[in-house]
Amino acid sequence: MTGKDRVLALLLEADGEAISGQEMAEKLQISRSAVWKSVKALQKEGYRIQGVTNKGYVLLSESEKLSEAAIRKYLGKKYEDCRLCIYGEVASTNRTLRELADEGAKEGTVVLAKCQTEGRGRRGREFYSPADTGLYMSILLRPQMEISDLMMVTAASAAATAEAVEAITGTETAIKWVNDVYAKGKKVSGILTEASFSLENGSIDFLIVGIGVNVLEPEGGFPESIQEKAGAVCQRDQCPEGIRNVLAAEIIKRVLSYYRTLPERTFYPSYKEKMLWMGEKIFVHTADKKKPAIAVGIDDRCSLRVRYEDGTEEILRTGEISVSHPDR
Ligand code: BT5
Repeated sequence: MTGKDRVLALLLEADGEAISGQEMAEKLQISRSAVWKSVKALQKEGYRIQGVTNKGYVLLSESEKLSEAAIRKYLGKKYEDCRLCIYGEVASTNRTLRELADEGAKEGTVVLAKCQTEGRGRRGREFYSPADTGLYMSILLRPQMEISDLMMVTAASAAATAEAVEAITGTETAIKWVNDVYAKGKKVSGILTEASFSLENGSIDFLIVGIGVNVLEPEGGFPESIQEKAGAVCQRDQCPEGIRNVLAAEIIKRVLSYYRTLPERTFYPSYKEKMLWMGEKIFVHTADKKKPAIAVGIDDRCSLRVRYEDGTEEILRTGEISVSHPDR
């Protein structure tokens, strides 16, 4: 047996409980750094081993894997016609779903992936999407709606995601206009809606709603560039079993439910109630500067009304705002 196999054997024996590097090193009579190297090698092979603060390592059970059967169990009969496509590593679930949509995939097709190598945010920004600690999914819609109503789908999806996170984890959530879900002052989820238009008449051919949720903080924390801003919806030792499957199902149900009742704006009370910074001083980002303003409120088309320092007001249909911290 190699050192790596013996480390695996100990982790399996621990049966879902954490075991410390020190304990493994003593039992196997190897150094702690050899244990660490074995753990890294096992992770590379696809074993889902997580570090638990002050406790050591734990081998996660199969229930932590994204699984169609598990998601279907939580989706229930009402959403049984959703097609679920689960992948390992993809560039971007939005991109994979676009390919399926171009081939004629039907509304309600959902792509989920373990990780993304080119997860996208708005305006070409990146969405950090490491394996095992996040949920990355895209939902296909084929709506008949005015282009001017597109924003509503993003807003409804943000409300749906925020509610789903709250329902499953008990963590209170808020929404930063337009599309970010926050918990405990940090961004825990982002939503990117992309549209494809028909060349003949310019109508919407399909919409892809891409949702990324940081379920856990990655091993070693978030990258420096987003450390201040990003957070996770769960603490490592308080995470419900199979959370990504339950959360995926809950998000799908709520997004589709709000989408099906979009003309009645059923999402709106929740979206408005969760809106961050209303009545507060914010900055409106323009191409070259950040303009101070007061966030006056959200209207029922999810536009943001702002008042600038000179007393003039503007209705923003889309865009970017922040509070005092330049990147929040
Ligand atoms: C978003 O854009 O937040 C939309 C993210 C959508 C991601 C999903 S995952 C499934 C689907 N497939 C994709 O390829 N995308 C979608 P935006 O509002 O532009 O925010 C991007 C900014 O958030 C970055 O510039 C960073 O500052 C920050 N950021 C990047 N990764 C993050 C993360 N994991 N958690 C929190 N903040 C992050």
